[in-house]
Amino acid sequence: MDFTVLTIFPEMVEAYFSEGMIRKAVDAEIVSAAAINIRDFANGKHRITDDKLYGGGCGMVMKPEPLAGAITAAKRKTPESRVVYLTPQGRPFDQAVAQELSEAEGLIFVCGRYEGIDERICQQYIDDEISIGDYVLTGGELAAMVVVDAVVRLIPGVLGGEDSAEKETFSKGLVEHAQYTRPPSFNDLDVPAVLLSGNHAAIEQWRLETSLIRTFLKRPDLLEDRDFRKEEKKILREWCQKIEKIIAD
Ligand code: 4HQ
Repeated sequence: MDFTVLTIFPEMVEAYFSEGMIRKAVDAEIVSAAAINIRDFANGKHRITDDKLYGGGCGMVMKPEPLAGAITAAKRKTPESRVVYLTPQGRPFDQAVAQELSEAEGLIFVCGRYEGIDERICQQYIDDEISIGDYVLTGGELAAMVVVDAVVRLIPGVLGGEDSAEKETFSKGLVEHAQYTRPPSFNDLDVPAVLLSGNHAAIEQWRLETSLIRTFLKRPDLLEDRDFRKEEKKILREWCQKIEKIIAD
């Protein structure tokens, strides 16, 4: 996978590329990651990348020529790359979109500032528009980093990339089970005994149970269209029965 981020603030993105899992993946040559400064493709003494809105109105828009130059330069490296524009108008980013993007040869992220980019860039150069959520950022850089971060960990060979994808088929679509580490007692709160029992079947059962109940309490929306597995239905029915017993008179 080849990640390229087009931005007028390349240092922002380079800082992210230089730490953690993405850094390790680059060092192992499983992915490449680079930021390209859009300003390098701007003409004139001042290398201006933005301009006033045609038709009037406040705010600035990113000029098309520097963006076209930067995208063309990025495509020369990996011609198969998908060009992604980060915008609140895009399709909502989620784990399924991350999975889809992780299968691409390369991803080129266009980061807009100000009020966005000239419409003709969207028409001629952009393959995909993605939103990381319904709120307004000051630029696409953080959104691009969010997308890269979610995608890189799914790439085969990247630390945890294979087995975590496997693990997630099991509890996919549910929130994480409760997690504990040492010490066994902290501020008068004990680690659940089952986790210290060494009984792996019981531990897996407990994890599925806490995962399901926590999803019901914290993110009930995730259960709305779920195809429950047999053991999941059993757990939920047992909770229903517990509740029925409490309210029975
Ligand atoms: N912006 N998801 C405006 C976002 C955004 C989002 C990026 C702000 C583009 C021009 N991007 N610029 N939400 O708010 O992706």
